[in-house]
Amino acid sequence: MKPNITKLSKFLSYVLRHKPNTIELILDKNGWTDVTDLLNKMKRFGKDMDLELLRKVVETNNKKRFSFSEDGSKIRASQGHSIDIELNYRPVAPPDILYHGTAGRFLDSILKKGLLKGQRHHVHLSKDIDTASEVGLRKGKLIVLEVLSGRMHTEGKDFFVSENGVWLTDSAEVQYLVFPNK
Ligand code: HQG
Repeated sequence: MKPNITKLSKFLSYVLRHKPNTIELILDKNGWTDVTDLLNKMKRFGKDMDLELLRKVVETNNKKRFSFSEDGSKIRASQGHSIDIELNYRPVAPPDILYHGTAGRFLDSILKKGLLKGQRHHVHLSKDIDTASEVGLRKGKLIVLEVLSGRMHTEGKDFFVSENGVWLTDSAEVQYLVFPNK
């Protein structure tokens, strides 16, 4: 049977970001895990995976969600974790404007509280409207907010950019958000 790359990628996101315990996987404090160990444990838990297929899942991933260590012996998710790990991204100056795609039903709450990170480690922001739209459309009726990231940074907020180009920050208060039709 042809392996389902999307399904395997989703499973990989699940264990590398949220629930490594499901397959008794251990992540180090920076989110890395040993590739051989991962392959063995996936097999033991009934997932058909070998190194060649893992490479394919990583390389073909539309958002480059996973990365190998330089020597190829370890793998981690580049962002999106809910478990407590330290990605060690260094703070960088963001562009003046970043975007956040979300669903209309969250708007009232965002108007009151600003953007909150929820279950994840950071609020996720995109460098262009198209990417933000893809993110928001997963949730329902699309709304794209402009985030005045340049101003936030000038006023002391840290920003990070993940290996796969997602902008991360702790929160974005209402005064830094530009709502549509406002
Ligand atoms: C919303 C995907 C109510 C927020 C994407 C979002 C991204 C609020 C939802 C990555 C709120 C959280 C992250 C507030 C924020 N009141 N709702 N005050 N503040 N929200 O999935 O940004 O496919 O945790 O707008 O590409 O949608 O996983 O965050 O709708 O980079 O690789 O609360 O997930 O990447 O949802 O997406 P999420 P997100 P992956």
